[in-house]
Amino acid sequence: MESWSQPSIPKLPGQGLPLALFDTSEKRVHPTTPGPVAKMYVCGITPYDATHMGHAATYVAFDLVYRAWLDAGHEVHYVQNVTDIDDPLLERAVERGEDWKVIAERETALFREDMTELAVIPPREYIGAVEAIPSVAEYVTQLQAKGAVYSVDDDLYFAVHDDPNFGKVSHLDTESMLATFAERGGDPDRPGKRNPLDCLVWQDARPDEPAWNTSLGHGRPGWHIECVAIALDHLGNRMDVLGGGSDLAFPHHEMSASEAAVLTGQECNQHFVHAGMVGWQGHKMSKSRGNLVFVSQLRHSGVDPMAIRLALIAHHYRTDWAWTPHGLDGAKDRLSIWRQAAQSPKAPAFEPFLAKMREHLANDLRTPEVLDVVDTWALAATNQDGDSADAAQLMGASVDALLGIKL
Ligand code: 5CA
Ligand code: ZN
Repeated sequence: MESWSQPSIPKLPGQGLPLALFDTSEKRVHPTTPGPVAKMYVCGITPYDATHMGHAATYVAFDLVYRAWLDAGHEVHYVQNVTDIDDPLLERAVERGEDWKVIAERETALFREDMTELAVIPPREYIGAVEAIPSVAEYVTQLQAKGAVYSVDDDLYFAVHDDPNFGKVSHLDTESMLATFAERGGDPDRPGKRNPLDCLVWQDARPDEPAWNTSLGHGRPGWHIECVAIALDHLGNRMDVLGGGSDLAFPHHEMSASEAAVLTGQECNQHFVHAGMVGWQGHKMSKSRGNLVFVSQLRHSGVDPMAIRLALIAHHYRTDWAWTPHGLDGAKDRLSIWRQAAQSPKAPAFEPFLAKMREHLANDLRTPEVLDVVDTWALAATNQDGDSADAAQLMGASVDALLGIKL
């Protein structure tokens, strides 16, 4: 489906450092090792409601990965999905008495608008689950040929332990896996399954639900195989980063990694990268709980999207944190100070500041430290503690290219 428009990205002098990121699977920070083209897949939204601050924080975090790779001289091939058919969407459609397709199209359009306003670089391929159905059927057929799929009634399940390394992403014990699986869309208690953790790859048509005709019959895809199919189709067997929020580590990325490993005979993901959960009013912000602050609502009330972005990146991407109006006010103040500094006729040389920004970003995207660096520069520039107007412009370009904040 249609992606969204590309923000302008200034080219900076010199080059960024190789990017190291925390890998959930290895439980440590280690360097990413992309070739000339860095490959990244980030799980997209399920479009049954508007983009909230948690989604925005996650997509902005991976946008920083994209920008750091660009700055280090790589081309970036970025792919994202839209889960435009799944249970939550159908449930919302029934609740609202609306067509599920209309909801999905409306919320996806709003998401594109939010991402554009937040200066998030678009994926090269933005693919809906519905578009990917023929491909999903193909991969499920391949899994069947490998003996990794069995049926329960007319639904098809992937036997997760056909991947000897199942569990390598989240490192959870079986009890925790079972509990989390039940909470996050799984069905551990369904009678007839060989192992309670086995996951649905194809669901036979249910009465009153949409279904598609494929070689597997009349039905729709399971969740995890959707992302496997889209990622393998567009990025091939090797991805530098598979990303999403930390709620996706298990079961989604665990199951996806196992399905991809059985399909390809190799480990496909170099880094599993997970952003922390953003909360609001004491709980993780979630569509199911309904405790949401929407990007679009703030934008429509006149808040500068750059202030929203700055409020998001004031937190390190891996920590869980709570959205507060106070945090947004701080970001508005900071933005106006930086904007004033970028107009300074007598700014200090930007090179040492740019070098420090690059250093902190390359070390697992330490944005709070990067913001400190820019604050220090902005104070000096505002005090006209330098001699160059060009330096102010170049620092503005650095903030734009690396942080996605347009001054
Ligand atoms: N469509 C699936 C992924 S294939 C999905 O999880 N959709 S979602 O709409 O629920 O979430 C979209 C992205 O936002 C995911 O990466 C998810 O991990 C992330 N996310 C959801 N809630 C939060 C939150 N409160 N804080 C941070 N990230 C979040
Ligand atoms: Zn996904």
